[in-house]
Amino acid sequence: MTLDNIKEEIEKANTIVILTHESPDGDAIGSSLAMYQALKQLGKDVDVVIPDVPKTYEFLPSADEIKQEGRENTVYDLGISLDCTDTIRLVGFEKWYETAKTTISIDHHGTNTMFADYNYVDPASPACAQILIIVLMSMGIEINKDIGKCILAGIITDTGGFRYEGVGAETFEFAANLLRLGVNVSEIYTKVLQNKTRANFELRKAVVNRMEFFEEGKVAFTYITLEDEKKCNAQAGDHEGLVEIGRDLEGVEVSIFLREIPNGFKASLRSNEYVNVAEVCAIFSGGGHIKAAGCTIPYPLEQAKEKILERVRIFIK
Ligand SMILES: [Mn+2]
Repeated sequence: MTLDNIKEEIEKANTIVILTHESPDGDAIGSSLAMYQALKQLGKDVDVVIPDVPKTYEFLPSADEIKQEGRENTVYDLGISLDCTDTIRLVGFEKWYETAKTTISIDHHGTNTMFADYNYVDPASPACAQILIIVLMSMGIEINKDIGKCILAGIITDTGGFRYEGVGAETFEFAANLLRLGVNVSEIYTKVLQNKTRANFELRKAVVNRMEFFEEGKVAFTYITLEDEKKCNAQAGDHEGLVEIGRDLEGVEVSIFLREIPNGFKASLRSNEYVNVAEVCAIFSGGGHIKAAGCTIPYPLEQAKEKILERVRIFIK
């Protein structure tokens, strides 16, 4: 069974590198830091490599130990990928993951390509961090306050604060246990979900002003440009939550948010009831979850908009 293999490989390994997806969110960072602390508990020589950590997550325990780069000319005994669907999105794949002697992937995306030697993927889990509870417990790791905080930050991010489908009794039981341990759940919630940067606020204004509706209001479309981000000095993570503005409007089934990148646009999609946005994004080599997915569209704004709208329309009832 994969869990046994994961336990065995971790026991065998000495040098370990932990990697996650590009544009890391709270689940990516929370999962990585939880795994990092667990492996430290086991006395492993471990690096957690995440370039561009959003400021929002700097308060998490051991966030100050995150490295921008892995070791030069080093073959790690083990590479662990967390919360990542495929090798294209895995930051540092070529340098530190592909070269590692053994690889493990732990994830909750239904579109995961099973790229590792050992893949533990559970699409029913609302967050990768929640899968880690099972993985760490099977390894005999004590989930202390600090590890718990990181896991909770991951769960809160990916469930929008316990609101989305997939949140089960075990999610609340875990949060309840953390409260008993003395973790300030409310504080983590506020830091991860509620507090916004000024740049995020400025981008929100642009997103709201440009919002357009199609298919009798069932599709919401908006975007930001590189110029917008430059004007408000946006940093990593400042575009988080913008796609949800359209999703939360009455009558909207699919919300589309485009963010300009040097060679086109990154599209983020959210749906409310019946559209599988992971399927929508698959044609552009993207993926994700049924109600939250993304892809890259390598075209200028008007064409990118046309292409994504054309694709979304097929699924609207
Ligand atoms: Mn996730």
